[in-house]
This record gives sequence, C-alpha cells and structure tokens, in this order.
Amino acid sequence: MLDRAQLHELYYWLQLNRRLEEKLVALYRTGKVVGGVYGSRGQEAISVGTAYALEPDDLLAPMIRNLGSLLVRGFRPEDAFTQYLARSTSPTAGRDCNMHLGDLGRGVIAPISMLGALIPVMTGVALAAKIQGRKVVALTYIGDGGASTGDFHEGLNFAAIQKVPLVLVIENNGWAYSTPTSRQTANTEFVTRAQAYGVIGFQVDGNDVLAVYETARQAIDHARQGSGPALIEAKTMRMKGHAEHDDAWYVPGSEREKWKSMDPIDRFEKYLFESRFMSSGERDTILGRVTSEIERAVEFAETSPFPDGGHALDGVYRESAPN
Ligand SMILES: Cc1ncc(C[n+]2csc(CCOP(=O)(O)OP(=O)(O)O)c2C)c(N)n1
Ligand SMILES: [Mg+2]
Repeated sequence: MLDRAQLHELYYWLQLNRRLEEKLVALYRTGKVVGGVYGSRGQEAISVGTAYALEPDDLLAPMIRNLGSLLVRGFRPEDAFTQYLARSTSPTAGRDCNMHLGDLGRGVIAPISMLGALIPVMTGVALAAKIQGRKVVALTYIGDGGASTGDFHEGLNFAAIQKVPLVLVIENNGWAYSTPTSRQTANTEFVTRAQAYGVIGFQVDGNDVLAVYETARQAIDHARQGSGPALIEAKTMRMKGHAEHDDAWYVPGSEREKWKSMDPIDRFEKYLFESRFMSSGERDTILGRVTSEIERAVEFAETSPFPDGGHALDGVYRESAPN
C-alpha cells in the first residue's frame, strides 16, 4: 500500500508526463520542434505505474510512448525539451530529435525504433544480470502491433526457457497506427500469450495507475525471485494520433468518447479527492511545481545553442585505433 506522499508522487509524475507532452505539442505547432512528436496521452499510467514499481538498480528500456518512465527514472524536462528542439545541451547533443536515449547510470537502455527489437536485447540484459548473480529485473514495453513481430517471439521464448528476470509490458491500445488490433492478430487477448510461452501473465486496466503499479510489483517480484519472465497486458487507448501529424481520423468517435471518460489522470485525481488522500490545495501545489519546472526547462532549451556542425560525427566512429 502506498502512503500519502507516494500517491502524491505518482500524481506529480502523471501530470508532469502529460503537461510536458502538451507543451511539446504547442512547440511543435509553432514550428520549433525538429521532427515529430510521439505522445502518450491516455497511456501515462502505464509508464508511470510500471517504472514506479522498479527498484533503483533495476533496468528499464522505454519505447516511444514511455516518456513517463524516463521521468520516473530521473530524466528531467530539460532533457525532453532540448532533445525535441535539437539543442547541443540535450543528452544526445542534438543528434536525435525525440526520446531515443538511454543512460546506463540511471539503468535505462536506449530504445530501438524497429518494433520488437528491444525484447531480445532486454532478454540479453536480464540474462547477463542473472549470470552476474545480480537480483535485478529488466523491464520493457511493446505495443499491440509490435507484439506481432518475430522478435517478440524469439525474445520472450528465449527469456522463458532461460528463466531470466524479464518483465514485458504489452501496451494494448487497440491500434497500431491506423490498423485496429482485430486486423493484425487473430487472438486479441494478449495475456493468453503468457501461457503459450510458459510464463506468468497478468491483465490490467492500463488507465488505473494504482492497479498498474500493484500488478507491476507482483510481476517484478516474480521475476526477481528467479521464477522467470512475466508478461503484463495493460489495456488502454492512445488518445491522440500516432504522432502529431496524424489526426487519428480512423478512430470511431464512440470509441474515443468511451475512453475519454476513463482518462487515467482524471480518475486518479477523483480517487485521491474522494478518499481524502489529496486536498485541492495540495493539488495546486503539485500543479504549480509541474508548471514552473516545465517553464524553466523550455526557457533552458530555447536559449541553448544548436549543435555545431563540426561536431556532427563526434562519438559516431571510434576516434583512435585500438592498441
Ligand atoms: C518492425 C517495424 N515495423 C514498422 C514500424 C513502423 N511503426 C512505428 S510505430 C508503428 C505502430 C506501432 O503500433 P503498436 O505496436 O501498437 O504501438 P503504439 O503506437 O500503438 O503504441 C509502426 C507500424 C517499425 N518502427 N518497426
Ligand atoms: Mg498500439
């Protein structure tokens, strides 16, 4: 059971995740973002709830909709804004224009754009940790669409037979770009795959941050104890297009309306108020903090220089021959 301070922390991360992405969209619309903006509106509870359930030494590999996980693991709004605005002060020194980044110091393995490819990588990370005798868990994500790749099969199958401490979260938002789940897999109950691979499986309401957190804890405990991988299917909905260039015209209005009423942040806020875990004054303090952190970060990014072209190849090729 989380205490009051932890519940406030979860609320802070959720709001920071959403408001940071809203600011990114505003910057995109004024032409300041270099590249696209791939958001997680409606899915924030999955990123935040799962990352919050990890221990500091655990390892996490985010996908494109997991900005919330990165924030929980210690990345700051400055990192996101400098990345998207392609500034030299960004974690990649302006070489990548969204959140394709990692930091082993924070236990974050960088994402791979090819859907599914991170799963075998994280299976390997988990296997290495097991061989080294470290009691850590490796957690990563995949969408409903990405779950139909060969890498999903190879990664999870190998993880299962090696009994490595892998937690694989399937974010089932019903769509892979404009393709509904029913048109890309004949078995849309993703949790049933756990049995097929011989691993433990959980299904959770991905718009309920406390349920996600509790489920992630169970899955993580299972993996940490050496009982092998765990699969979590988190059901949710992507409340925006695939990215900002896509208005999601293909999603029926009734589906969007249904999910709008289940917004993860509105629901959590209602729960916190009704159970008296948060007062409106406390909410205002948290939102004030979020707003000022975002404003400071945007200011920092906008006043940071663009990278110097002369350094474009730095760190790409080995600079000196090995001895
Ligand atoms: C192997 C591979 N195929 C296609 C793409 C292009 N692509 C990027 S995201 C995406 C849709 C992904 O849908 P899903 O896995 O359900 O994740 P969601 O966007 O819904 O979070 C596609 C087709 C890719 N990156 N990698
Ligand atoms: Mg999807």
